[in-house]
Amino acid sequence: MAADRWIARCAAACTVGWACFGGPAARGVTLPTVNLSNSQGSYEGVYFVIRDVNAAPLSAARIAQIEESSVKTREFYAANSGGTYDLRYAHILDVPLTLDSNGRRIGDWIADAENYVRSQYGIEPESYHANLFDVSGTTPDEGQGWSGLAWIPSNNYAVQPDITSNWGQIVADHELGHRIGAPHAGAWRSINDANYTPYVYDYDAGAYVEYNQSVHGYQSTPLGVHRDEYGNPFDVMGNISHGHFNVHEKLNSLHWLTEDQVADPNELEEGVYRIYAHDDQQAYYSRRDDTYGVQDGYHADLLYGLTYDRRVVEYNNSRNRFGYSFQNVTLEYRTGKDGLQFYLDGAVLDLDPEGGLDRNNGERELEVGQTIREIDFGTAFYQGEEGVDFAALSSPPPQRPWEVMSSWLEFAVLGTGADSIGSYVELAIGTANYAVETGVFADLNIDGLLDRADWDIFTANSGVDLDTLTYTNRYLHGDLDFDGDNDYRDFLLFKLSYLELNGAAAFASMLAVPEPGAGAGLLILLWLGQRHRLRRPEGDAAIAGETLENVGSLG
Ligand SMILES: [Ca+2]
Ligand SMILES: [Ca+2]
Ligand SMILES: [Ca+2]
Ligand SMILES: [Ca+2]
Ligand SMILES: [Zn+2]
Repeated sequence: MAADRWIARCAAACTVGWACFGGPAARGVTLPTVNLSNSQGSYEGVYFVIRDVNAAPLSAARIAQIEESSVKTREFYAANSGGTYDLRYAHILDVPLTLDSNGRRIGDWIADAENYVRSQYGIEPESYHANLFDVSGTTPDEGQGWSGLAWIPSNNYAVQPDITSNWGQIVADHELGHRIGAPHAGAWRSINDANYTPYVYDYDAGAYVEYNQSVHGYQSTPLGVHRDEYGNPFDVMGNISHGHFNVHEKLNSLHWLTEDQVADPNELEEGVYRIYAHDDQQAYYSRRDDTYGVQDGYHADLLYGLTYDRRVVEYNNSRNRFGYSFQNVTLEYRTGKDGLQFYLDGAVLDLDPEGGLDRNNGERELEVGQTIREIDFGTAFYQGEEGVDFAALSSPPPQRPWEVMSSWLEFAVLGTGADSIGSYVELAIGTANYAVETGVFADLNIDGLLDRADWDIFTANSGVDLDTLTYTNRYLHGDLDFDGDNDYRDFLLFKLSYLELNGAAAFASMLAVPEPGAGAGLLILLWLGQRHRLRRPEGDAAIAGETLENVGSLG
């Protein structure tokens, strides 16, 4: 087995002074070493070419085609696994079986094929990591619903389409994904058709109404959202794509990424983070080892995604009420995309109205320049069941988002870029609180009052560049018009709110008697005000004439 060979080689290398574990890594290359698990190691498989006993035997030309396909599989898995998984076909075997008159497989054909290999070639298929049954030379069963099939937890999987076609390659790589533990890659889709009807609750009307994007705005998870089992358009485990496994799978099912590389945002400081593309590594072939790896593995101390569990309420049909449940949220970045993909419980969300509801549309990300709060998706949740009309279940109203979670994470996608390591997206992470939603305008310490404490926060941030904060955090630093700074315009908005709530006399006395420590901030503010007055001959009146509603409200 490959593992034994590697251990032998490693021991030899150590005698001439190489770092044993660091052998390949020291050259900047990551290759699979010891066989750790189903999804990590350097493995060998048997490729069965099933044919009718009377058909032509396996040709050298066909073997060459299969080897070409094998290289694609190996490069794909090397790049996906960060150079920790490789499958080589140790044997590509001609396996004639007796088929029926229509060329269909009969009886326990897998056992027959395995026994043929044992008796004719002296090879024990169960000693190998994978047994691929290429049945493209046989006729599909009547009503056969599959292109590929994996028998879990065995090492067997079958591929019907020709492996030299794009579709055959996808199917082979998809079934190998099942072999090593990956589930299907789904998508949440707000489709309204004969099988699924999404709803939103209209609090004014006191009733559920059918979700309509033009009326209710774009919502990724209306109640009754459909989980399309294969709906992920980016992922080899989803729908007609040869894209990488998603980060949720790489972390949880395949263990190619660690919890350090896919961190919990609740355990990070508020701030700006780079999330690197997890799908842009280049495969590397080591001729000496006949093994595929990558030029550089995933970096131990970089982020390739974020993941966390949160508490939401989910409608329980048998109890006819919403009850608490846990939901996993995972974020990833794919190279070339203009934003981040969000996943709920492993299925991708559609956060981008572009592309519509088409199953294959590739527009799902939260794009650069956009921000989202946790309460914007799935806090009161119901996964639609096929043919079940949610409104007919007579559910009570769902909780409002801030009744489900009194504070929440907020994500702002600032931009994309690339450095010597790879491409990345820059993401601002902040936390926010429902008082921001419902409280007094310019109540910066969210205690429900607008007073000197808020003024102190406002002045402390005067002139500060707030560009890299999420929208809520900009607001909490005194950027009351959300343009990325705390300047004279924001001062006018603060003043307007203060005058409205506390009166002109209170405002004047607050300005007249700065408490110790507030003086410096006030001076900066007054200076800023002066500078802006010079540049803006229209002065206070014109700007203050705008109302709070059209410039600042968070609604
Ligand atoms: Ca979309
Ligand atoms: Ca887009
Ligand atoms: Ca306050
Ligand atoms: Ca501002
Ligand atoms: Zn499948």
